[in-house]
Amino acid sequence: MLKLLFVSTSVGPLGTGLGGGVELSLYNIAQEMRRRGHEVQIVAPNGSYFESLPNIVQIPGELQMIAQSQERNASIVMPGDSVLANMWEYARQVQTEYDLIVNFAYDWLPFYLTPFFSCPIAHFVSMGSLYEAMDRTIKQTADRFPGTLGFYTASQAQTFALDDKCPYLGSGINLSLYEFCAQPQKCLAWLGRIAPEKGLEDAVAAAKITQIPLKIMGKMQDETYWQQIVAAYPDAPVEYLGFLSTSEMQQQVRQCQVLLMTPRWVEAFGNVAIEALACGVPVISYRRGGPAEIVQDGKTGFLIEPDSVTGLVNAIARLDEIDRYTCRQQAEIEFSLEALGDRFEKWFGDILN
Ligand code: HBI
Repeated sequence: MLKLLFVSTSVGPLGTGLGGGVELSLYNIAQEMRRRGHEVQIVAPNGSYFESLPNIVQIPGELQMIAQSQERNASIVMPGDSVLANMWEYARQVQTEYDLIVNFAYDWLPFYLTPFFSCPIAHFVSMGSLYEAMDRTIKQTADRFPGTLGFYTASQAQTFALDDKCPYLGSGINLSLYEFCAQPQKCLAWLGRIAPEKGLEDAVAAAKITQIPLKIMGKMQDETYWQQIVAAYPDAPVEYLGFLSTSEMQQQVRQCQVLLMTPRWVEAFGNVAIEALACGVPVISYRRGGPAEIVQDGKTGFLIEPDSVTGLVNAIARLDEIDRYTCRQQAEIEFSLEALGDRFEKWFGDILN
């Protein structure tokens, strides 16, 4: 039995969707570790709330700017009263009560602080390379504390040009929350934070060309970006449903013919892909980053030439080649909470032994 301290992402309270895929990962890993009898304490920004994970330690302070908006040569910027610094001050104070601290923030500070802590720290890196200062501290920490950095996927880890191979932990979901649907409606789905790196405009363009309605779900992160898309495609058959709970989201997605994934960046994983597969929904994605390691091309969806709207449209026309039950089966085999728990439990054990 391990005593684990999970320190959250710094860009938003847990449960708001601002932390994107890593929120779901933190929630699922915490739940699965507790189910296995480990003690898990979560530390997160004020206003965090997870339905079945009570007593999250709420930390005040200003949120960190999202790393995606940093220039590659940006300096490290932290607000005066930084929630990130305050979370790690808390971790420093209580560290002797834990066997392992797990960092879920994609920020310079926790990596820099690693040698100052007596308690071992496992860093779960939730995105690919975004800026130099982060790349540098990630490489230093990986070299100095081998095996303590975990990534979602190989393609994500490769963006950091590290010397040693690091653990690839993938992701996993509570499959009982996702209901298989054999007969979809005539509609497309797109899931994710509404932000430029997600390439939503291509999915909207594909909806316009095919005239198949597109349901859009996810946190409205960049309102300006959204308005630009609406202005560029005024008559596209799209509907924005907001940031939904898992049960509401899967209720919508399961009825769709396909999930379109249009990442502009190297998506570290793409939790939305396994959520769709769990509902029996095939995934059409650009062959880039995490989704390229998830989708079985021609079997559970299609991997197409990046940034090609024509590719999206041509793949949509081939969807009757995909057996929706095969999609559900892949999720059951590769992305269950049990499989996820095994990978994380092994990672933690390797660090502590
Ligand atoms: N940016 N600075 C910063 N810190 C984070 O922890 C962070 C982020 N941007 C996005 C993000 N986390 C998550 O949405 C992704 O890891 C999924």
